Formats: sequence, structure tokens, C-alpha cells
Amino acid sequence: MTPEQILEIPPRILTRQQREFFFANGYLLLERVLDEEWIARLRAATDEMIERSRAVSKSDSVFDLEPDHTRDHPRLRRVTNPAQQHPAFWAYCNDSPMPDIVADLVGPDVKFHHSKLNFKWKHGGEEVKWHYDIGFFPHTNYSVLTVGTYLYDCGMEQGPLGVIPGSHLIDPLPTQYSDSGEWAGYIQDRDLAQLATDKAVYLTGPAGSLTIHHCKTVHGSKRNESKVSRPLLLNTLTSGDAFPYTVNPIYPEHDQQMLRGKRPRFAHIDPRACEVPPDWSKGYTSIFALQQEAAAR
Ligand SMILES: O=C(O)CCC(=O)C(=O)O
Repeated sequence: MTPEQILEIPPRILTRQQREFFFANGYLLLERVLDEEWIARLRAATDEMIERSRAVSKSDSVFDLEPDHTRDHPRLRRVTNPAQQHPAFWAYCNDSPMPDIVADLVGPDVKFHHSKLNFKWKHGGEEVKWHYDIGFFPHTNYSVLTVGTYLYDCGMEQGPLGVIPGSHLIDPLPTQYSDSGEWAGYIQDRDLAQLATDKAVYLTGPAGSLTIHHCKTVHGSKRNESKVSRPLLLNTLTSGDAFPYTVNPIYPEHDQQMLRGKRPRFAHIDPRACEVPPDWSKGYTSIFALQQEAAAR
């Protein structure tokens, strides 16, 4: 569906102004929209995941670990597919206001693509370089977005998500391959000049706030040198009529499950081309690992 068609449908939660802001700017910050019960449930599930990580000493398909992670001092970069690691994260995708908010932005048929729980641990949690998501998982159209959920207060010191307003309207966006033709997973320095990085907006907010970014919005985040870790739960959802045409890098068991509405019988095909990623069926680690490897090369 196009933004115009979506706006014709009465909203469930968002105001018309919020919906229009998202379509014009490619992001939205919704402060404190989750109630205490959801925050407590997601925090408890996160704590359980951290406990489980103590038994792991090397990154695997669930835990992406910082190099100095230990049993006594866990340091996680990411939990991959939290929605299949703990029922609370999957319940959040189905039973919370989050998918209804997404329906106001992609239309009534809302589909799950994947989830991840990014940490940015205290005292040095890593930077995420400027990139856009749709290059990791191209779809037949761009009605694809990611909802970030702050489980704790996130200020400037914790490395909040930063977005470049309006970058989702740039076509084509710069490549995410390096000059030597290898996948980098971020925009090369020389191309950053065409983007208004000086106008980046950093989405800080109290616990229970949501950040929403469009799949073409250029975004990234700085290191967290503070004394407080920054868990950020990310869920990528799509319009029902957006179908991926490359392998889902992290093979979630809930991939393509409808969260709201029904599965459309036809794909909506947007003619704007999207650069495709490498063949993820040959392996994928995480954006942190991939960006660090590419920068080291
Ligand atoms: O964790 C962050 O700050 C950003 C993560 C991100 O952009 C991603 O995982 O694609």
C-alpha cells in the first residue's frame, strides 16, 4: 500500500500528524507508550537471556558476544531472534500495542520479519555505522520498518539510535559494498558527504519509548561509554503485501507470520531498485561483526 492509501484508513493508535511525520521524515519517536507491565515483562525476559549467556563463551546463533564476555561479567552485543528465545518477546509482537502502531504506518495487514535484542553494553558498547536496513533484506516494496523498544531510559550517553531525517526518500541510496566489492553493511565514508549526517536526530527517551525507522532511513548509533547498558529490542515488521526476495539472514521461525489482518494474495511491487546483499544462505553473523570485519579489511 502507498502512504496515501494507508492514511485513508482510520488509525488505531497514532494521530494523523504522527503518521504524516513518519511518511515525510522516515522515523518516529513515541515516548513512554508501553505500560509498566510490558516494561517489566520485557526486562525480566532480557535478564533471563543475560543469565543464559553466562554459559556461552563464543558467539553462536543466539548470542553475539563482545570479545571480553565472561561467565562472571557478561558482555553481549546482541541476542539474535529473541522472539523465538523467550515467549515474552513473541507475546510482545502479538499482544501489545506495538503491532497496532505499525498497522497505522503500513496498513492493516502486518507481518513479522525478524527480531533482535541489541545491547550496547556499558563502558564501550560498540558503534553501529550509518546504514539502511532494506539492503540487508530487500522486499517487493518499502513498506518495511523497524520498531526499537527502549527497556530502560536511554540518554545521549548510552548511544541512542540516530536517524537522518528524510534519507528514506533518497533514490538510489549509496552502496553498502566496499570499493573492492565486498559487503560492508554500511555506507562508505566518501558517500556520507551526500547525506545530512550533521542533521542527524538522536532518539533518546524514557523506558517504554518506541523508535520507529523506515527501511530506507539511514541510521546508526555511537559507542556507549557510560556506566549504564542500553538494551534496545528491535522488531522488523512489514506490510502484508511486502514479500522478501532474498534469504532472511537469521532464519527466524516466525518469519512471514501475520500479526494483524490477513495475508494478501498479491504482492505490491515497487519499481525502485534495491541493492541486494550477499547470499545469506552461505552464512550471516550480525551487523556488529560484519561492520567490524569490513572496517578491519
Ligand atoms: O543498536 C543500534 O543502535 C542500531 C542497530 C541497527 O541499526 C541494526 O541492528 O540494524
